[in-house]
Amino acid sequence: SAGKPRILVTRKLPAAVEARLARDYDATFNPTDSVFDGARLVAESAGHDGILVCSTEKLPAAIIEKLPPEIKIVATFSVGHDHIDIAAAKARGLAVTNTPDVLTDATADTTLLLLLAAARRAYEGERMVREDRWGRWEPTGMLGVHVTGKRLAILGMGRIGRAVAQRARGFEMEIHYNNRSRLSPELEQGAIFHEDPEELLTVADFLSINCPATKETHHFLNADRIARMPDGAVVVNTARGSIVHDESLIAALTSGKLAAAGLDVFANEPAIHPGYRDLPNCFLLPHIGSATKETRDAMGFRALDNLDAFFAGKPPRDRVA
Ligand code: 8YV
Repeated sequence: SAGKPRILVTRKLPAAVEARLARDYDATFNPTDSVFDGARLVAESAGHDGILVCSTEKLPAAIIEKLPPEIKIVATFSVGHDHIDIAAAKARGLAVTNTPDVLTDATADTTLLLLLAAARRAYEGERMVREDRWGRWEPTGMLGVHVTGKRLAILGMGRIGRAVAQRARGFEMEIHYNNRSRLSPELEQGAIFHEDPEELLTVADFLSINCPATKETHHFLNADRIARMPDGAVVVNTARGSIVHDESLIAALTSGKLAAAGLDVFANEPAIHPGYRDLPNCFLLPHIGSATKETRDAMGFRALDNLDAFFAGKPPRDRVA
């Protein structure tokens, strides 16, 4: 395999993706699928031209600076790249690519799953049935939040936010959004732009978080901002846990200020804030937004398309650094 680019693959990937890696690259796989910490990434990347990582691998500036000079590209198997210090990568001329587009539908589907599950108390109901505590049907039992026709506020109207809006229109929801810039009318599809994200919150019967994790969005949803939301609102997060201030969200779900939350992502996952586990009005998923066979295959192929282009001397389609 002399001449093939040498790629360190940190995690176990779909079989078809690993087969293409083995065919086209001099690939080093991780037989145990254990998560790489920074020191191991630095040590094991020696002798490779690039690294294929997942968002489980953290590459802050201190790690990027220690990577051996032969590493020229980090391809991440994710659309999010908050686990990689992009400025540090740029500073040392390291290319970084991500996998947008291919996970938009699966993530938007998961967003609606969480929205409906949280609003209609799916966790409480499911537990009641399974634990044989379903006494009888009650005219006023298990009442949830009505979804159809309500206002949905979308924070971050990129590819995923727009796919959420498209689905929510099927529920006749009124779509409001905040984004760094206003969308064209073709992309807006009638959604109402709020230049001020704090103002967006005032109309949020439902809030869906679909923006990237950045310094600006860190702990965006805090106690002051939750206070601006309508009483009995529902919060859904399929973006990144760091956008939410956990203590504030847990307090609002405990007091009843917020009716419910549906969360697929958490700060410091999988070591989530334990307060969430005790809340019956919280529907919790283990970061499965993109977890369909079709999507994970497509993410792997997209990451490989980027590596292929890079090593062919062409600009990778999804270059973020
Ligand atoms: C991935 C994600 O499952 O793409 C992202 O940003 O959060 C998920 O699709 C995860 O990040 C794996 O790298």
